[in-house]
Amino acid sequence: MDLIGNAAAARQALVTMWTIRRFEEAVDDLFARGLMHGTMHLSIGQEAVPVGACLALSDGDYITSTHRGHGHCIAKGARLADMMAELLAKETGYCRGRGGSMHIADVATGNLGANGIVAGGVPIAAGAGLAVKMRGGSEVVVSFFGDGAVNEGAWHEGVNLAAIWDLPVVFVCENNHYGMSMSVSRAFRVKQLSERAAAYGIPGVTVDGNDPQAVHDAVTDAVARARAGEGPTLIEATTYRWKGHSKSDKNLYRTREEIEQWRERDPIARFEQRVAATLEDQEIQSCRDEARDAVRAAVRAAHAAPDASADSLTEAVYAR
Ligand SMILES: Cc1ncc(C[n+]2csc(CCOP(=O)(O)OP(=O)(O)O)c2C)c(N)n1
Repeated sequence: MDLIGNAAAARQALVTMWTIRRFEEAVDDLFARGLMHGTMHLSIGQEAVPVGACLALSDGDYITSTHRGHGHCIAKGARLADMMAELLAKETGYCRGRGGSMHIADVATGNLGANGIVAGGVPIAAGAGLAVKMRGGSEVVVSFFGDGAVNEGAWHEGVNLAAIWDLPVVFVCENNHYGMSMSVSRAFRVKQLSERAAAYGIPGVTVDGNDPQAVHDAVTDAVARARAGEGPTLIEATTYRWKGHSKSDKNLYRTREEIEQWRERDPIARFEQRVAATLEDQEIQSCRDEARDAVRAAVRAAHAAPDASADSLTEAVYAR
């Protein structure tokens, strides 16, 4: 799909990227004001990856997500008010306020869950892919994870199983250059993390993760391969998180200049420049306004919802 020349697609991509940005800015603000508890991880600067990838999926397809999962959740179509309610520990949240930022699953939109365990979504994606294959379905699973996950045992097991069984899984690495404070240059001997694909006999490709079109094209090809029964692909999308790892991060492991250089490659500003020939200025402004209004409405609805109650904390601990 042409996300730049096609006005409807351009609009959808832009509104979704702005929605992720505004949602996370609101979360940041709520934390700073002491109105949100627990922890959270922001993906500000990485919006092009979930948006480009999820626009390559159909409604019945699945994703698995990470601790930095708000963008994946939103791009796959989750309800903003229920997400915000979950983060504010409200009864109306996706997990009735018990899970918080890292535990949002939305089975209705195919989101099999955020995951606090680094690489935890990878074997889940392989399992979902196996289920699809065993029942002869045509769905595809996109598994999002960070660069740090690529050095986890669970990652290797999950990718290997998907490879040997030709499972319909697309592995999308959001290489934001750091696993907490550990730089990829210190954690890997390979230049591109996509080189790891060769060890499993699957295609590996590296794309500009700040360009939703580049991500979209790579994921579209990989989804077609997966649907045709040809197995998984590893996509490395290079990007950057502007904010710290989580709320306690003082950014001592990277320079101000480095952050500034990446901010100049803001995926949203770049996309707005590229769609200028397709969308009028007024239309671009209306995308920003739509995202802002949707997030404001979500915050209002979440604030108005009842708090999760400690009395019912032990309910729904086990699935039936
Ligand atoms: C198995 C496991 N090990 C360690 C941690 C602690 N931890 C949480 S996030 C994180 C860094 C993950 O980095 P990456 O996979 O690159 O994702 P990013 O935070 O950059 O999005 C670590 C080490 C964890 N949650 N799970």
